[in-house]
Amino acid sequence: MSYTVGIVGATGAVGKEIKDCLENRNFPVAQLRIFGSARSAGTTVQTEKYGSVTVELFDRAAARECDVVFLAVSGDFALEHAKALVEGDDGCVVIDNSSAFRYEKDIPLVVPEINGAETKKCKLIANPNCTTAIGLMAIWPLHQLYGLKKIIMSTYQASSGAGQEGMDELQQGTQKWLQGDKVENKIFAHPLPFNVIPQIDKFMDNGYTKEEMKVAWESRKICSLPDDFPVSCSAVRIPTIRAHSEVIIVETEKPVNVEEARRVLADSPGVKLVDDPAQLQYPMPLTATGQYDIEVGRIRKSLIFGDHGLEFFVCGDQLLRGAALNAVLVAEEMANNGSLKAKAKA
Ligand code: 11C
Repeated sequence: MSYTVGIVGATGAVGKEIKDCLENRNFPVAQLRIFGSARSAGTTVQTEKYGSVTVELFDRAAARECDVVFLAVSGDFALEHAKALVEGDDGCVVIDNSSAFRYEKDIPLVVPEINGAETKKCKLIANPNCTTAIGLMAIWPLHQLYGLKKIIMSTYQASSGAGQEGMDELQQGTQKWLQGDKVENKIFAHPLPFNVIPQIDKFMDNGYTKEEMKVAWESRKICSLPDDFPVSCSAVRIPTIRAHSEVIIVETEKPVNVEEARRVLADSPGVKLVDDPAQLQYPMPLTATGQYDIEVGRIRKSLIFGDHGLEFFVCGDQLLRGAALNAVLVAEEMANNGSLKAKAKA
């Protein structure tokens, strides 16, 4: 079976990666339709497998003709259109990359390796925040093994989290800094080159940022943890391009065994064990960039929690596992479990 696939926002950083993931993973695409704003409508997007695709002005009725539509646009756009796209027997599946629906009880928030079966419940699926998705790839297998009691995360997040404009601001700012010119910032709260910024998204009343709270809210929902399960995150922007890094500390119910944890993580889908400190092998943004698997390493028994805790380091490509790849894996899961259907063509 093959599908009519739509992408809204295919010229943005995440949208481009969705198109590439569909091609590289041989997703069964009968037709690729790309929808955009009046500014991009009529332009063409070159693809290896589907030829040159002309961007269509977004129109609900046209998008509903697709079997599945990936939204790689703003939360406001998703709020306005997503539910209307899925409505009725002739609606399409929508996989939304924004945070618009992540916290709605009846809308599944999915990392396919963890809760892929949730996709059977609804035609509108929310794709998680990148930091959450990357971290959970390592956290989930350890939760299965030892049962987690607490998660403490510190992040080192790449400029790509702020889209193509974020990457451009870092690269152009770095050049300016090296030339001795003044570095301007529009996307980030402060100049990012040669700096770290302990703020991602807006501050909330409890002193955490929204990015930090997303990690808590989304980890609980995806892993079916209680609403008061202790998750704490400090999110920091650093001047790297497109792989997020995370120090993660977990407290466990059962006693841990570091060698066992290494073996289990090495065997977990979507995870690559890079953990040989003697050979200076550990996860890094440079090696995680462009990879589908997240890297995990520096695994050690926690000095704080002793036999009941592990500390480790994770890096994952923000645009892939943190966004586009996860979305395409959701579509693959739905194709495999029968919840994505190809409509009869007139
Ligand atoms: C960042 N994690 O690195 C953010 C971007 O919730 O989809 C992802 C925003 C989201 O800036």
